[in-house]
Amino acid sequence: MKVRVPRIAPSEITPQEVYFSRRTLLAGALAAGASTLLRAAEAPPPQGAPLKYSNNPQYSVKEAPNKLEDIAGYNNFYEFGTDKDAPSRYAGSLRTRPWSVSVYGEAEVHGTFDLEDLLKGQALEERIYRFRCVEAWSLVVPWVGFPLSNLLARFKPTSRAKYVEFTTLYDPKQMPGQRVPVLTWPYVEGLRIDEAMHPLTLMVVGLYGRVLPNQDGAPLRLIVPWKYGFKSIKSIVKIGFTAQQPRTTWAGAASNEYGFYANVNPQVDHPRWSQASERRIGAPFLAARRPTLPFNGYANEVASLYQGMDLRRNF
Ligand SMILES: Nc1nc2c(c(=O)[nH]1)N[C@H]1C(S)=C(S)[C@@H](COP(=O)(O)O)O[C@H]1N2
Ligand SMILES: [Mo]
Repeated sequence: MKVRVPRIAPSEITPQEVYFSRRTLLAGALAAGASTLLRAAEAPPPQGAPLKYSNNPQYSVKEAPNKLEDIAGYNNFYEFGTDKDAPSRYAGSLRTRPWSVSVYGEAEVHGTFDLEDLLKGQALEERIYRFRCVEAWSLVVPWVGFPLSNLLARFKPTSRAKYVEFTTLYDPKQMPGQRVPVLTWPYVEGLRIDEAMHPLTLMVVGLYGRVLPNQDGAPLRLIVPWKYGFKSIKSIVKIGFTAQQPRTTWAGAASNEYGFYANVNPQVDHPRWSQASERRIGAPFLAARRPTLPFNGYANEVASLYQGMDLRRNF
């Protein structure tokens, strides 16, 4: 957890020559004593407190998990900047306690709940999931959390609740990236109610047995392992039950590039790059590229949710 510089440049989108020259540049910068290294050494992130949890082998893949340095050092969390190492460098300014979540919309129970209250009685599980970013890189992560359905049930959604909408904290003082209009803040994501209630859909509070690093979405983030990473919204402060499909941040930014469903699908390319394969972060360069699996390898569990839907139209 000391070196926060991503070891591999986004070779997916750039040709290999650029990749190698970038690596050379990076090596040069490091040899010269890059400020990123110094900063990381000056301000190591606090080590998360250990959590009590049980393993869930039924919902865990057999692949070896990525190292903590990869999972907590190569992030997308635009509230702290768009570089992959920005969240690990700057997310220390996020205060994760006290933390509350507001619940609204088509449900019998509304209100603002303290996080401690929401976590009370939720048995934590470790689940090793594949995680696939829309940018065609992937990780394997030992998340610690509990099924989202266990939390949603508590609010007693009505029959009009067709979707669930999630919102990230908006506070530019704590999240300096929100001063830059790269996205419309706050970050909003959503799921169809049956996706939200699916047993694979996880509310995450930790990884590698410890409280989530801020850069991974502390204190509460969603993980939907069969969808591209942007659906897995971080640092959640609002959960709403809606009759209409939520207006999600990325679909609002470029609706031709980021659909509402965002199911991992090797047959539907992003308009600017192929989704047929991916680069596993942390793997040796030549071994890193692997084919992308339909629904990110979770087709047996979730394909039935989309029966009869045209997944090219509903991407
Ligand atoms: N609030 C918020 N949530 C977010 C993002 C973000 O920028 N802001 N990035 C998304 C994207 S694109 C990805 S790939 C994952 C990255 O999760 P990780 O950094 O824990 O691997 O978070 C998702 N959740
Ligand atoms: Mo992503």
